[in-house]
Amino acid sequence: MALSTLDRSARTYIAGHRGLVGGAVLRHFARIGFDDLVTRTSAELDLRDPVAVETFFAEQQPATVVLAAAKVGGIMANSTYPADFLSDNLRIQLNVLDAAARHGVTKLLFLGSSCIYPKYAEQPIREDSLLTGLLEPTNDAYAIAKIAGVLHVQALRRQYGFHYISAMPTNLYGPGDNFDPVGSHVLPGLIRRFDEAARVGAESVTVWGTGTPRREFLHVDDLARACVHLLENYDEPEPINVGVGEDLPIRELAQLVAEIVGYRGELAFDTSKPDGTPRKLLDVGKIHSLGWKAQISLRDGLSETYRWYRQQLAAGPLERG
Ligand code: GFB
Repeated sequence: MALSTLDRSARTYIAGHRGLVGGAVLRHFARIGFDDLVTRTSAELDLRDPVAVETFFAEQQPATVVLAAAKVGGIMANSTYPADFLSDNLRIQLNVLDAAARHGVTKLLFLGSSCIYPKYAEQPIREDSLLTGLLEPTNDAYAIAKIAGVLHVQALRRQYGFHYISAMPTNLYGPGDNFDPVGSHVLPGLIRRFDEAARVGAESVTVWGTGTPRREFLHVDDLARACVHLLENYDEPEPINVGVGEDLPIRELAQLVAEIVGYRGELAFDTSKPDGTPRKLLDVGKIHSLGWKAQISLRDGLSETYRWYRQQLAAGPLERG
């Protein structure tokens, strides 16, 4: 495997730095000595606009790109707005990947999601199960867009020989997450609801679905470390999984969140809300063999995320720009 070196003084564009993933990547890359980091907010650069993206790459000429910009959301957002998830993500990826190739970006990391794998993939899910079965319907539009991104990266490698790679993280959480009560992922959703319930002394808190689906949770700072590790140590067409290697049922997750926020009431399961895929535990053998392993335990990561959430609440309204 011929690895091209990652130059920390070369211009590096972090696409999506206002999001959960891009924000963590930006903080980590700055901390470890990347000294020419470029970012743009979505107001400054709409990545869905091909002309704006082309102009940006022509002017800035980044050498390395981390493509962490995406339209993301939890199970309800994905199932309610599939057209937006498909269209926005396809356009962002197409514009950035094509512009990167045209302007000679040497290293690029495309970030996807574990929902690209078939709904009933054998667990833990190996990278080679991609495109071997049907997708989970609550997020098939998002998944198809991300699968197109994986194929686009592979096609650019095959046609032009670029050192572009794709990583598939499991469900993520951490400071900087979206805590919208309806559109968010399960962890921020539960933190918000349990925190409110604890403060008003509510007798019960609603948890969506049956509580039986299992999910794996990776702290976004662990993912940020994985991003550098992969840019430095991985150069293959196949996407590579990034996870912790263990999961838990949503019921247990809810109990853990309740404990951390100090809520002592009942849990009520709203089975009119979708469960989504029954399980998506990633096989992390490949990334472990490259010398990377998640370090932040779910309990520690959750406690830290909860502290961050409380600080944000104290500082003012939660809505993100
Ligand atoms: O995190 P989540 O929305 O995403 O939901 P997915 C995970 C599980 O938690 C589901 C349950 O079984 C939900 O029904 N759940 C319980 C809740 N209470 C809540 C709550 O208050 N809010 C939320 N959101 N869920 C998403 C995909 O799937 O995962 C995306 O839709 C993406 O495409 C992302 O891949 C990582 O794990 O089901």
